[in-house]
Amino acid sequence: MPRALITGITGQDGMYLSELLLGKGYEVYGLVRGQNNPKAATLAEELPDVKQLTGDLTDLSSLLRALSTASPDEVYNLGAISYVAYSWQNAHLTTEVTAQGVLNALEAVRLHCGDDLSQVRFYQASSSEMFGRVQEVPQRETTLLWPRSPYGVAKVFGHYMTINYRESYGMHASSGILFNHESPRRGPEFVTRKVTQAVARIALGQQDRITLGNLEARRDWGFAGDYVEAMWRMLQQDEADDYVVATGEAHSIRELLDVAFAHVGVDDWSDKVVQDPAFFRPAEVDELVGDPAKAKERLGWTPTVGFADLVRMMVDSDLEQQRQLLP
Ligand code: NAP
Ligand code: G4F
Repeated sequence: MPRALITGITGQDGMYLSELLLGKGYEVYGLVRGQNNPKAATLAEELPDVKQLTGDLTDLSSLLRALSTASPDEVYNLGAISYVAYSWQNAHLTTEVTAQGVLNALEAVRLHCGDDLSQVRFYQASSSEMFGRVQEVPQRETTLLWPRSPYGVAKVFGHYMTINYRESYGMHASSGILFNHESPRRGPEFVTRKVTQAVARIALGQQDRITLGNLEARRDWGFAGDYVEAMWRMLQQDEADDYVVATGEAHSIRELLDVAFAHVGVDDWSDKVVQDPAFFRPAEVDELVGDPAKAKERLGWTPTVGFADLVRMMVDSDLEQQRQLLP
């Protein structure tokens, strides 16, 4: 039975990846941070077969202990402070977790393996946010990186450190440059879920309006369930490498609002959305769209859920959740 250790197990991708790996017969270990983390209970309820280990990406010895217990064939480093807006206000913390945390994870694997680095394959969750002020459209693996947030800068560090461990030590370390991926499990701080949750509440008469920032930003949004499949496929290759994972289609926040509101029968949402400068960012990433050609050719990976279906799936899930909260 293959064994996997996942950092960031309580996040959106950690949950989908666990499901995928358990379905393939893996023994799955997940690193859960903090004292009495409330998400541990949700994880235990939804995925009782995942073995939870305590640890933190900023604590190298905790990572070594987790590796020693799990003795994994594959390590997926998904743990991060992942909310871009938060990263400006907490730049040092973001750097410690999202940048240095990758170095800690790589170094822990190297120390754990000793002379035989081939024991463990490593996946790093890199991000399209590294492209920032995009230097070409669409973005591919070779596009110059120009991050526009402390989060993006931290991800660039982790990305190059992963490549460096591959080139210096021959570690099977791959980096997935994933574009935005969403799902009913997406955190409510991210714009897709913020919109679908609010639209569900508006449809049920629980709220009047939603307050947003920049409606012109465009993102290449896919379904998280598809994207974790690409992570797994990367680690099944003979050679480690870097891959862009994206749909190749960008949509604006306005289009997101169009689809979400239309799904609950609202064609004109103009009186239901207000803009607040508090949600604008100090530096914006205007147009992210990826070219997934390499992932398609080498990994045989293609997305299965399109933009409108994804948004409708999330609205339906939020309607269900909000109905359960009604008195
Ligand atoms: P997420 O839902 O925000 O999950 C982040 C995970 O990291 C959570 O489990 C969180 O634990 C954990 N974490 C935070 N600080 C930690 C620390 N100090 N030590 C150990 N774990 C820590 O993120 P996601 O959407 O699943 O994304 C997974 C990874 O892919 C992240 O690295 C993200 O930056 C990257 N990524 C995401 C996207 C996307 O569109 N979703 C795109 C590109 C790259 P708690 O639950 O306890 O907070
Ligand atoms: O949903 P977002 O917060 O996601 P963002 O910044 O693209 O980051 C996500 O995707 C990255 C991949 O590119 C990941 F690496 C990262 O970890 C995270 O998962 O914001 C998307 C866009 C932005 O342009 C933002 O300015 O939506 C715009 N937006 C407009 N109003 C808003 C809002 N974003 C949020 N979160 N909240 C708003 O009210």
